[in-house]
Amino acid sequence: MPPGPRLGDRTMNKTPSAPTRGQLELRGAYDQTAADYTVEQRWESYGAGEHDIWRTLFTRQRALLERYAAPEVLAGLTALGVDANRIPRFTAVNALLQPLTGWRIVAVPGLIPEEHFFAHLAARSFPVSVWIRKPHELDYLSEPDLFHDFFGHVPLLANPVFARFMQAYGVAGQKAQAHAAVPLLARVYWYTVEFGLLVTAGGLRAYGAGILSSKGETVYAVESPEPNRVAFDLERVMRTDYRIDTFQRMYFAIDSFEQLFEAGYGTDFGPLYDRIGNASGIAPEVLLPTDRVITRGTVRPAAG
Ligand code: HBI
Ligand code: FE
Repeated sequence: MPPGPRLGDRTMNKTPSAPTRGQLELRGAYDQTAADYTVEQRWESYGAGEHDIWRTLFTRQRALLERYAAPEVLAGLTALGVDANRIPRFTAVNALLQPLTGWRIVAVPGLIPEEHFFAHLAARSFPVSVWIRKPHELDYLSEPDLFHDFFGHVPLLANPVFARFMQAYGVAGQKAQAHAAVPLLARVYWYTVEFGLLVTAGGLRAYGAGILSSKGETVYAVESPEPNRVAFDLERVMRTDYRIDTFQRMYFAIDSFEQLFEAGYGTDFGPLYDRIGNASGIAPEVLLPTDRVITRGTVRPAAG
């Protein structure tokens, strides 16, 4: 995939549809995978340079969490005993994570096909890429690496409510495949798990992994006057397009992790998918009269 405009330090580009080898130039090693796309982490084979990258990124992002992240993120990082100086050993993390929420992390070569991704989530296993970015890629990467997957996603798996949502999302994903509705559900993942904001007594905080693994977007998502910020509404989110090549123009904010279950996860989204259909989505720059607007951004839709 072409890297696209380098606006700031986006750390990942997620493909909205099944990532398959060939379609994207994925750099992971896919020749050693098991049937479920897992591999061995082989922690001993990380070199000092790779641990250095981890330390640099971890230290930089960790310093932003108190001001910009949902408090549950820091709580998760602490509960899982994550060390600033070493790439985490997945077996050691699992020994702490599994008793808390029943989740475990599994090593994968990188993006995996969506049916396997959903199956892992439904089984409370979160795929984490084994490779870490190179020194010249600290600020921008077009596919998820170990830092994005781990630092961005894993801390909240220690939170029981969020952990339950992730599992429900996996089950919903499997059902959405049968409805050919994965693109609609993927928008929910994008605007929550990847780029979600949380309203707290102390103001807006980030909990999405795409935000938290990016230094620039962490500050931008919470403080910039540019993007729109709207109260989360499941159907509104399913109707909204997203950008993978720049900082977001729209963020949706929840009031609590419990709210992620609003409109019935675990129930059947079939009627909702049918109602929304596959008409083109609402541009992220657009606000609707029905939106509960938190901040009106300075971005405007492109003319025409
Ligand atoms: N694979 N490793 C990995 N990580 C992801 O976030 C991921 C994936 N495969 C598919 C996918 N995401 C998305 O297509 C779904 O969330 C819709
Ligand atoms: Fe991610």
